[in-house]
Amino acid sequence: MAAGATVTEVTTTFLSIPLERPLVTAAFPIPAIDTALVRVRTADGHQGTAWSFAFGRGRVASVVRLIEDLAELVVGQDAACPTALWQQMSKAVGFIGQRGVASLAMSALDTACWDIAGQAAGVPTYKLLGGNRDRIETYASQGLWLDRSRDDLAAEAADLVAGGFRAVKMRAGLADEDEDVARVATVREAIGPDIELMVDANQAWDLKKTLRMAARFEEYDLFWLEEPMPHTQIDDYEAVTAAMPMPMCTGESQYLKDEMLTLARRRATDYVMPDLMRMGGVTEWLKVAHTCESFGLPVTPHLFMEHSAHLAGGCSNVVWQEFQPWWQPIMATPVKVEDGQIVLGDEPGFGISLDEAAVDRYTI
Ligand code: SMN
Ligand code: MG
Repeated sequence: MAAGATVTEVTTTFLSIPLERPLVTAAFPIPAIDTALVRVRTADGHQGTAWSFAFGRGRVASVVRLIEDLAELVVGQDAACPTALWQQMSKAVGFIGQRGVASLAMSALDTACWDIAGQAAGVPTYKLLGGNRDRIETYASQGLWLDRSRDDLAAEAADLVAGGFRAVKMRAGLADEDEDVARVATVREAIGPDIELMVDANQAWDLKKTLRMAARFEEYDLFWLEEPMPHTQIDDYEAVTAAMPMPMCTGESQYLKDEMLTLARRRATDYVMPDLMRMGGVTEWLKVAHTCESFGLPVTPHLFMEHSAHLAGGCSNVVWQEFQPWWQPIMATPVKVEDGQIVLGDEPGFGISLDEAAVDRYTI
């Protein structure tokens, strides 16, 4: 073992990062980004940084507790071997099950170790993973929430485009379906025909309503319609994906590779959207991306741009990193965006350096 990468310490910090204005989706309101921040330190001074989050402090407290439990297993081991560590963690949580809180806890530890693996090799993590490209197209996901008026939507969408984004995602799933359609029309009008538009309904509809809404949205040229139905209704996803005019995108609510494999095998989506923390971290996320490539399916990362953009850069079938700046307030160096693309740097690992004063400010 590379003695230098032996884990000497894992610290877990509970942060609540405030939002200027609470966010509203069809699934849940979001008042703040409650986060379990993990730092894994090694004998030779590397620090791996990653996090998981949930809505609600009690829920995050349970993630923190499980991270602390699994950290006991990680200390003393080689951080540059996350694949071996993942198997041990997965076995350790077997009795309570690997999904849910367990996936969130494994993810932060596993991802921090991939940060160290890059640092130990002296290369940015995307190169460690194979190195396909250092620029990833990104879509703006930080605005266009359900509580915005149509006037707000038009102004926000125009601002995002003026800021250089070439694609924007808006939310749908209001009780009034005419209003949902009018809002999509408003945003399309505001961004013009050349900017891509994604619509996310956050599981608000059933099969019949999804087909109806997809037909009503057809004239607005959506790049994809995201998670329109409850994520467990795989039969319905298969039927709707085959029938609706625009591409389907789903997967953010699925856990671990077998649930993603089901989506791929059933052709229940056109774009597969794995969430880093629900995959239990980079180790499992990569397996999903490579498997999807065998199925000829593009993958699009859910959230976590600070880490996932490197995964996108290391694979050949990953497109459109979601731009969601929730953790940018704790970064010393912001994610770099140029011409609507995230630009990956040359720093070893994920290149994350924390603003320690900001971390202290948000620690609860
Ligand atoms: C989303 C995910 C998590 C919190 C809020 C909104 C949304 C997305 O589904 O895909 O960004
Ligand atoms: Mg979504």
